Amino acid sequence: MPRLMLSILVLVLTTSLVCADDSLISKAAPDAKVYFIEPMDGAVVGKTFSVKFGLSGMGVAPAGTDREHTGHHHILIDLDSLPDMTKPLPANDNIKHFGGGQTETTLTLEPGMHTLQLLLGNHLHIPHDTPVMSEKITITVE
Ligand SMILES: [Cu+2]
Repeated sequence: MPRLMLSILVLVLTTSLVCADDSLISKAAPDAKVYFIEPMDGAVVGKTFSVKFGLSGMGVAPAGTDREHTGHHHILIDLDSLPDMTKPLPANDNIKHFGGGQTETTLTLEPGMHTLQLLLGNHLHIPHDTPVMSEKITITVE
């Protein structure tokens, strides 16, 4: 009997942990879209260039602000494989956070071809379910 109680306890604990984990991921609006206003795919740009983020169907909110159907922008730079979509996005040279709610920025990159992709994150920097992600664009830096 104690063994059964233990199993039930473990089951209850596991279930609540899984639920708690799930609640960290925010639902995306079904018609949400994120896209580059500039640069355009295939653009040739200077070493330092401006990037403007477009978002429709959802709103921008700073990191830390938990409001339905909002998030903040991230740029994935030259990232070959997508990050773990169930965890907070790391911050590094390849993943830039705009947790202040910015909708544009200036990037400086080495000359050559680069890929850029936008990914929305929730108040905890975790991508939404389903992830709100732009096309991956390729630009040439002169
Ligand atoms: Cu972030």
